Amino acid sequence: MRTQVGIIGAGPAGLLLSRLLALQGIDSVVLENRSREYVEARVRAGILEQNTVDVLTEAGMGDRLHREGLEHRGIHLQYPGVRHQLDFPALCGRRVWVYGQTEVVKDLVAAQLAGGPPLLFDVSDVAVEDVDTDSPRIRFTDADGVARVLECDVVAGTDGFHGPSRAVVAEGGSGQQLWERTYPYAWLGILADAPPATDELIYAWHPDGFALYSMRSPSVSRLYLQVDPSERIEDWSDDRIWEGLATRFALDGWELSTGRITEKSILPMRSFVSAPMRRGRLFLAGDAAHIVPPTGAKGLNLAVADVVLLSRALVRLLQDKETDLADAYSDTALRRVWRATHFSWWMTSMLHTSGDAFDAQLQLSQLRRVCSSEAAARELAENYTGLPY
Ligand code: RFL
Ligand code: PHB
Repeated sequence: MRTQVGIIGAGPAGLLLSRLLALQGIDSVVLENRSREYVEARVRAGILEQNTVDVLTEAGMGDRLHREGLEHRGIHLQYPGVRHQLDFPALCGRRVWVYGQTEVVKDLVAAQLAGGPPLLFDVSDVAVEDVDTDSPRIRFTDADGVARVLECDVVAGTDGFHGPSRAVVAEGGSGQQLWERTYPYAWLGILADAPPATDELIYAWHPDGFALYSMRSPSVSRLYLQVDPSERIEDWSDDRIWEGLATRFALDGWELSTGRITEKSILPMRSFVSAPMRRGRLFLAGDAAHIVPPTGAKGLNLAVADVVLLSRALVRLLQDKETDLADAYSDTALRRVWRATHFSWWMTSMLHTSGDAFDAQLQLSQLRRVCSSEAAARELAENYTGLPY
């Protein structure tokens, strides 16, 4: 098999890269080690920046997004006794959309399978070779157990945090640097058949810990509770979860709406950046190169920003035979990555309780500041809705 760009991983980064390249006349093959059902069911992000919506729309992926996605003009910040709305269009002229990552992935997979570039699920033993030459290759075993070789001009490592590509960059002796922070808390996330009792997302600070009220549709709520990373999901009955949420979102005259919990899991929180995002003809994008804690809703949006840059760089490299954008890719992408890393760390630090009384007073002071100063609110709004490309 031969292709111009071999893409490892059919998450949002890999699928969108394949689509953007196809629109520019560059062929690719996407290799995914999970099944289609698994990839389409994985519950993850829910908030799309305006940039992301624009990119998906321009890539012809906007039909269902504009029909079913919920346009949001802001978020609520809450601390005891106060629920304050930040009005994003008034603050920065931009907005965000609620449209699940599962839906983005379903749309991209459907487009790919309807005449797009090849997308192979259930592959295994993926190994990248010769990335320091102009003809790298990917060895893998296909769904029928047959060993195959994909000859490429370029390989894109869009295989997420646990994929094999980042280690190949590290082995290159290019002076790979890693930065990491693990946080002393985790999120317990649920999906519930309950109409959201709020028009916009609620980010709530509470002495018991942070809580986030999000949604997927007018009938499905997505809610999160800060818990200790050592907590086991088996110890959280549905009643205990609803009680925790009711306490943390409590506000006079407002009530939480409950319903059947259809999914629940505990997610660790970390910040992680790996640089450079390239070795020779292997380019990393998305979670393969960086992870942010979900409090800023940035992970999926960063993955999209990476592949927009990468697709331009690859078009220039493979069609015009010019290396300038490919050479600039890592540094350019990392500038945005570090901005989002800072914003996600800042939101996380402002909203999660540590048990320390001094920290709590600093957090409440910061929350009051964001809720009373237009300048402070605008700084949050610009970062949350996404700095323009
Ligand atoms: P993905 O989605 O992890 O996709 C990588 C793909 O690579 C495959 N893979 C392999 N394929 C072949 N061979 C191998 N050896 C392979 N190893 C792995 C995997 O199976 C997978 O299909 O990475 P990508 O494409 O970079 O996308 C990144 C996003 O998924 C991630 O950043 C977001 O989900 C983060 N995130 C959020 N981001 C936002 O922008 N807004 C949000 O509101 C938001 N909320 C969240 C989130 C992430 C969460 N979790 C579960 C970590 C909420 C949560 C709870
Ligand atoms: C979600 O809906 O899953 C979601 C929303 C906002 C966040 C994180 C996750 O900051």
